[in-house]
Amino acid sequence: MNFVDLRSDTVTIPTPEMREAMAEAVVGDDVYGEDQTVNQLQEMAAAKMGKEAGLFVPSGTMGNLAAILAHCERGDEVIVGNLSHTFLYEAGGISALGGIHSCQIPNDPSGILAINDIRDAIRPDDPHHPITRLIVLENTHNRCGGVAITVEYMQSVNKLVNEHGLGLHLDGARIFNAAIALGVKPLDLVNTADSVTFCLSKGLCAPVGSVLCGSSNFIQRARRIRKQLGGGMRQVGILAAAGIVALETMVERLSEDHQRAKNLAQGLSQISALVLDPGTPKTNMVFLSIADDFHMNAVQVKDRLLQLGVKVGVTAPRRFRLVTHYWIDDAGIEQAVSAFSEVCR
Ligand code: TLP
Repeated sequence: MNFVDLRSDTVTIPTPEMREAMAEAVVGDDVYGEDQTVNQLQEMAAAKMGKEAGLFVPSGTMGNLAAILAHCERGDEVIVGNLSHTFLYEAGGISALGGIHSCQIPNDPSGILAINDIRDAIRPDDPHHPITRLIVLENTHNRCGGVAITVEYMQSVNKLVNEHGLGLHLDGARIFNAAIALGVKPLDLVNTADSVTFCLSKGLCAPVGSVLCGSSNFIQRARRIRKQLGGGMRQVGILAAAGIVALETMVERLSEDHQRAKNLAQGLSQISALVLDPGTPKTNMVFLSIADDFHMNAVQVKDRLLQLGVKVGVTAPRRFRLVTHYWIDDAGIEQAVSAFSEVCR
């Protein structure tokens, strides 16, 4: 059975053009810095993010971890959102592997951290306290509905960061979705961040990989940390080649995923057993709940949908996340809506 897989945009398989580029990639030992294809991808990525240098890493998780480790010393504190991917879904790597303390402050439903909350969380210079070193933001914000964070907000955080001499890391796993949704250049969304990670392996369809970008000195530190983490890969131009195709061909089309997410939400809004989050979708993610009086929970609905060829993500006992991507076409959206209608009758 061909499934309509809405669990995540991480499920995307590479396009035929990517497979071709992978087969033909010129490679070398990237730990020696000799893989031309990796070097090309890193340069392209850095240019797109307006940073001096880039570092190809196996995952968004390693990109964020290497970045935070490169910004902080053991015992330093990083301010993160309580719904951020770094806090929720990265297996506590920053504390387990870096001895870095996290201060979690509430994410507003719009994905941001209130400026006053950040200001209040910055520690005074006192030997009782860890040293506040870094703020981590996320754009688009996954758990906050895939919402895009604006340039204006980034500027207001920048002001605070400068006042207090902090660093700013952006988990831009889906930064291109944010830029498309806001109608701005990715560069405008990241230029106040000291470092940014973006993923090639989500909506951009590459099989593996993210790129961490920042200043040359910063990337030099991050390169050593990547090695410590076991992320120094060898002839990895095979993967970087797909990343180059991703950056060249898959960015502009993300608007199609956003449109299909709207169509999906529109279709599902007609089903009385489902309650869509207000304003969903913001980008390529539709968030919804099962009405209180409906007799099935999300896992039961998910299992029935699976029998009808539709895979969905369950994020809470009565909640779903549905993510559109390159491999979901209009017929897939229709199939998903009719499967939900049948199960939630
Ligand atoms: N997110 C995955 C899951 O881990 C939840 C998904 O299906 O959305 N930052 C953000 C904002 C992410 O959404 C993700 C992946 C990552 C970082 C981590 O990327 P990978 O999976 O490459 O380590």
